[in-house]
Amino acid sequence: MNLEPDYIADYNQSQLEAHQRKLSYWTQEVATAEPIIRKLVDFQIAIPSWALGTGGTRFGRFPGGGEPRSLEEKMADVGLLHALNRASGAISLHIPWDIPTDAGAIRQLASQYGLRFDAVNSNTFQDQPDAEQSYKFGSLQHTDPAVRQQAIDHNIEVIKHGVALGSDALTVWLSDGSCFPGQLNFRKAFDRTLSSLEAIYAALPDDWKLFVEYKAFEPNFYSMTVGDWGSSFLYANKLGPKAYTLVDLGHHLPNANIEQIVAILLHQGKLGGFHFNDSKYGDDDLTAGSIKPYQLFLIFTELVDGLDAKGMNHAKDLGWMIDASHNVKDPLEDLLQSVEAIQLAYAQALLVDREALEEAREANDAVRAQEILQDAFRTDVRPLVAEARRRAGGSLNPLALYRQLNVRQQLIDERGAKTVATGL
Ligand code: PSV
Ligand code: MN
Repeated sequence: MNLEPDYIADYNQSQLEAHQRKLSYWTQEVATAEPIIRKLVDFQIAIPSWALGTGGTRFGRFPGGGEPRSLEEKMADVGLLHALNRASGAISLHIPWDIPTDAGAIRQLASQYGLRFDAVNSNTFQDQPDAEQSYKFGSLQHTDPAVRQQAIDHNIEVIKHGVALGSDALTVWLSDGSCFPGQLNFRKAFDRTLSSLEAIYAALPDDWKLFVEYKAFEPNFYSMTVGDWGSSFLYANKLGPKAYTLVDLGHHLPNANIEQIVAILLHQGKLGGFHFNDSKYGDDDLTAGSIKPYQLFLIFTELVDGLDAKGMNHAKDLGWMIDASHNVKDPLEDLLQSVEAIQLAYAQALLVDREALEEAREANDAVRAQEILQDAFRTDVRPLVAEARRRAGGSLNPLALYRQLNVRQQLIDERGAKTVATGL
C-alpha cells in the first residue's frame, strides 16, 4: 500500500494550530530548540526486516494478518513507516530469512522508499534445510572444523549480499555456548571463535565494520561464548580497527548498568551499534522505552556526551537499530512507538545542561547532578519531535494517522489474513 503525500499534508493541516501552540513555548523560550530539531531530523533508526511480522514465544504465535510475504513487502512496510515518521530510513536484513535475489532491483526499490541498507546479519543459530553441518553445538566455536568453515562461509556470503545492496556493516550474533557445566572448554571455545571471526574479518571490505553482538543467555543457558560486553570488547580488540561491540539492550543480566557500559565502550572507540528494545526480565524484546524510559534516557545521555567528546556525528557514526518482537501489538504500530520513544530519549538527552552537570560532578554535588538530569527527563519534548517530523515531511502524529487510515485493514485486504513473515 502506498501512502499518498496528501494524506500526511491534510492530517498535519488539521493538527497544525494545536501543534504550533505547543511548539511556541520552545521556539520562544528555549535557545537550543532549533539545533535539537535539526539533529532530530537527521537521526534515523533502522528497522529489522524480521520485526515486521508478529513475533511469538515457544508457546505460540498469534499473527494479526497482513504480514509481509516477501522482502519487497517488508520494504514496503518500512517505506510506510518512514513516510509516516521520516525517521526509519534504513532496513537491516537477516540472511537467509531475507535473501535479495536481485540486488539491483531491491536497491532500486529501496531508493523509491528513501531507504538505505543498514548492517546485514548472519544466522548461524538455526540449521537451514539444505545445510550439510548442524549448529546444534555451536557454529564459530564448534569442535569440528567443517562446521566452523560452513559458518565462516555463510558470513562471507552475507557480506557479499551486503556489498551488492550498499550496506557497510556485518552484525555477527552467535548463539554459541553451552547448556551444562563441563560441556565446553571455555578457552578452546574462545580461541576457535576468535580464529573463525578472524577469517570473517579478513573478508570484510576496507570501509566496512564488523559488529560483535553479545548476549548473556539464551539459547544457551550455562555459558555464552560472547556473553557480555567484556568478551565482545576482547574479540573486537583482537580483530582490529574495523571490529566493534554491538549493544542490544535486552542482552544483559538483570540490573546491569548499561549506560556505564556504553560510556566506556564509546570512550574506548569500540562502540559500533545499538539494538533497541526494552525488557523487564530477560531478552523480552518489548517496545523501546515501554518499561524503563529513564534508563533509555540515561543511555542517550552517555551517548550524546561520548559522541560529542569524540567529535562524532550522532546520526552516522554509530549503527542505530530496533531489535524487538511484537506478540500482542500490530508490528507497525509497535515500531512507530519504539522510534518515537528513541527520539524522545535522544531529544531529552540533548537538553541536558552539560556544563552545569560537570560542575556539579566536580563539586561532588549528587543532589544537583540528579536535578539536572531529571529536569531534562521530565521535560515534555514531544512538540520538538513532532516538529522534526513535520519539517522532514512526516506526520505530526504517525500512530494516529496510521489508525485513521486503517492501514492494517488495508494490508490484510491486500495480502490476506493468514500471511506469515519470515523471522523468529
Ligand atoms: C539475538 O537475540 C538477537 O538480538 C540478534 O540480534 C539476532 O540476530 C536477532 O536477535 C534475531 O532475532
Ligand atoms: Mn539483537
